[in-house]
Parts: sequence; C-alpha cells; structure tokens
Amino acid sequence: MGLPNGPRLPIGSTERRPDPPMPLDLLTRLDPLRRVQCPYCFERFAAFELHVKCDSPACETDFGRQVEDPILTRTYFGSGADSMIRSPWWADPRRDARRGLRRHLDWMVLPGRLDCPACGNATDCRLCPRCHQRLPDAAISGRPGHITIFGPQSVGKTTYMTVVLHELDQRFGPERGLLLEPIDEEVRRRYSQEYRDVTYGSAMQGIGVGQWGEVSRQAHMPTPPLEVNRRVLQPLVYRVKRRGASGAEPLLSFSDLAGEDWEMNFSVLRREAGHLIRKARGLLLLIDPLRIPQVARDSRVRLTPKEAIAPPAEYREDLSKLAAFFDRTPVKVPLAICLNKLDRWGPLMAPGTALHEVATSVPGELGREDSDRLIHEEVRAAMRRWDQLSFLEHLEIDFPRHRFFACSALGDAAQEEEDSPQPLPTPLLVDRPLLWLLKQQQLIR
Ligand SMILES: Nc1nc2c(ncn2[C@@H]2O[C@H](COP(=O)(O)OP(=O)(O)OP(=O)(O)O)[C@@H](O)[C@H]2O)c(=O)[nH]1
Ligand SMILES: [Mg+2]
Ligand SMILES: [Zn+2]
Ligand SMILES: [Zn+2]
Repeated sequence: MGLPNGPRLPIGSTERRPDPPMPLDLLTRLDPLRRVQCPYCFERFAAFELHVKCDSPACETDFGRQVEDPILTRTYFGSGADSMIRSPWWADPRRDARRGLRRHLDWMVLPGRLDCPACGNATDCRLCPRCHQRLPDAAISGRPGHITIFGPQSVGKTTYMTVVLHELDQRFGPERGLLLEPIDEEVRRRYSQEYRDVTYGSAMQGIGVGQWGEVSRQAHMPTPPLEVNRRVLQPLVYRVKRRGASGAEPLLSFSDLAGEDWEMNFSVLRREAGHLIRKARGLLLLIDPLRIPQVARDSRVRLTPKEAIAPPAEYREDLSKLAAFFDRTPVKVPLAICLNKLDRWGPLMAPGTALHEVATSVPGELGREDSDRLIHEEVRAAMRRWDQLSFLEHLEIDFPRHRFFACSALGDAAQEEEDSPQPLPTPLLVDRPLLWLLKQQQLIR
C-alpha cells in the first residue's frame, strides 16, 4: 500500500539512513519511570513503555522479513485503514517472551539492546508506543517544545512557516546563538521539498540564475485537508542547539494545519488533529486583517479578486473554536496572535506608528523586545477600531496568556497574482512571535 505524501518510508527507503543509534546513556536507562512526550503525536507515557524496532538494512529492505504494524498504519492512515503497513520486526519489550522474567523488571531499568528475531541484529531503536515514530534519544532524555500554526484559509500559515524557519537558519538564529537541526533526513527533505523550494526556489538552480530561475518560486498551494492528506499530522521536528547550553538538547515540533479543515471540516480536525492544539506548548493563530470589513472597505486597499469574494472573518468565532479544544478555560497555553500580511495593511496605519513605520520603510531598531510591547498595543488598538471588541474580550477571558504580533512573511515580494513568479521574500518581523513562544516555553532565555 502506498504511503501518503510525506511520511518517512518504512520499507525499502533509498534515503540516507539516519545516524546509527547510540545506546541510551545509563542515567536515562536508570530512570524508566521518566515521563516522555512524543514530539510527533504529543502523547505522554513512561520511558519503559517505549517499543523497540529492528533498524538493520536487511530488515528495512527485505519485505519478506517484515511484520504488520497496526500502530504505524493508524498513524499514517487513521483508524479506518483497510490494509496494513509492514515494517521491520518491532516489539513491546515487556511482552517479548524471549526475555523471560527480565521483562517484568523494565520499570526498574530500561532494557538495553534487544535481538531482532528476523536478522539477529541487536537493536535499541526506540519507538513511541502510541504512533510508532522512531524516537531519538533527545526525545527520551529532553523536554520537547511545540508550536502549532493554525487559522482560517489563505492567511499565510504555510508561507510563514517556510520563511520563519529559513530566517531562523540564516539570520536571527545565528545572531542569538540558536540553531535548529532537523531531527532526521525525512524532516530535512520535507522542509526542503514541501516548503523551502516553493518559496525560495530549489537548489537545482545555479547561483545567480535570473531570467528563468525565479519562475520556480511560487505561492504555496492551499494545504490539503486531512481527508485528502494526513501529512500535517506529522510535525516537522527539530533539535534546538543553543550556544553555551549544557544538558540534553530540547526538541521543537512545528505543525501547520490546513485552513480548509479549520473553516469547513472542524469536527474532523478536532478528532484527528486535536492533540496538536490541545497538547501544544505554544499556539500561533495567524489572521489576515484584509478579511475584516473595516479594512477591506478602506479606499486605499486594492483587493485581489480572491480577496474580494472571501467571506468576512469571524475572529470571535475562531476563538470559540479554539476554546472548544480544551477541557477547561482559561487556557494556560501561550497564544500568539499574529496579524499577517503587514505589507498590505500596515500602510493604512497612522504615520508615526510602529506598524506604519515597519510596513513602509526599513525598520530601524524595531524588531527588538521593547518594541514587542508597542506592536502589541498598536495591534490591540487597531482591533478595537475595527470593531473586534468581543474578540478582544473573549481573548482576555479565555486566553489570558496571549500577545499580539504583526508580520509579513513576504514583505514587498508579495504578488497580486497568486500564480505569478515571486521574488525572494523580504520578511518583516516574522521572528517576533516565534521568539516569544520559545521564551514562553523556556527554550530560550
Ligand atoms: N501580501 C502578502 N501575501 C502573503 C504573505 N504570506 C502569504 N501570502 C499569500 O497568501 C496566500 C496564501 O498563503 P499560504 O501560506 O498558502 O496560506 P495558508 O494559510 O497556509 O493557506 P491554507 O493552507 O489554505 O490554510 C498566498 O497567495 C501567499 O502568497 C504576506 O506576508 N504578504
Ligand atoms: Mg497552508
Ligand atoms: Zn508518538
Ligand atoms: Zn532485523
């Protein structure tokens, strides 16, 4: 059975193999009751519940040696899958009868390597018992962070995620001694092919390719709804490397949900992807002010044909939807609300405001922490002017840990025609919401 776009290939993959597994360090093994949170499915469990899988090349490529994997099948195809993914031998070590009485003592010390009955390889490749994604040691010994990006259709979520990860890698990460390293080759490949190559062009072009090269830089396609493709359920997971930090490297997962699910298939989204919001440590709601009637009616704005027919935003409604994911309110998870496409609406702000300044000129010292407050206040004032009072009130009551941001992922590279080629992005303030969320999760100081 074919896998949907994106997920790692369990069988016969020709991708570069991840680094060979190191035996878990003894301190971690001596703490089998340690709570682990999976960076993919966000489930929590004790370390001794981890499953083990063979990762020898023989077992990974030889279909005949493989066994059915109902857990991985459910991860990729949902509970209604009609056929089964096969994968190399795997086991719950506590149920591996070959281990005799030892298997009942895993809660005192995690087992080391187990022998694969199919090929004899000694393996300690560990899997999340809930989703069967391979968990690197960093996931077992460190604390994961997550950021889930959500919001209505076409507000720029996928573009934002593309640009912010690129900027973090090229600019504001190095400036702050911060580096994100994809957790495996599959994450590296997915980011390059599904995100970076679309917005920045692919590495297949030569340096300085001009006339034709930029044709391959485009707007993203709408993210497909879950019923078409479940790949948004597989977050992009990164190791967070920080200059001067000791101890285990934390992980950071990014999920980018489809606006179509948010607006039109909400019950499916809640059922299948609810954990990505409920259990996230940081939430990023992107909104597009051009869908607020007071903004769209401004005579200085030229709406694109698609914008002109978009229904007015119901941001108050979006907060009710968000609250519906949680058992109780007020919700403690930090929520960044970012008004995107600042390049379009920023020039409407009064001259002299930070928002106007950033949108119309090269921002000077803006973009630093002290200006975050200023932007927060200016955005709030703008939302009040735009009649979003009940939105603001709902926010104060149910999501007290929130902060407003404004950004533009594309800057003046944004094109009116969606299918026209794009120049390289010149982003404005994209780092601010991300850094705030990382700080809220104590991933940076
Ligand atoms: N003006 C402007 N347009 C942008 C910006 N970011 C994205 N866009 C455009 O907005 C449209 C939608 O962008 P996407 O990133 O696909 O939006 P999305 O929120 O992921 O959409 P769905 O996946 O359908 O939910 C595209 O035409 C983008 O080029 C921006 O910063 N400024
Ligand atoms: Mg998208
Ligand atoms: Zn998992
Ligand atoms: Zn094997």
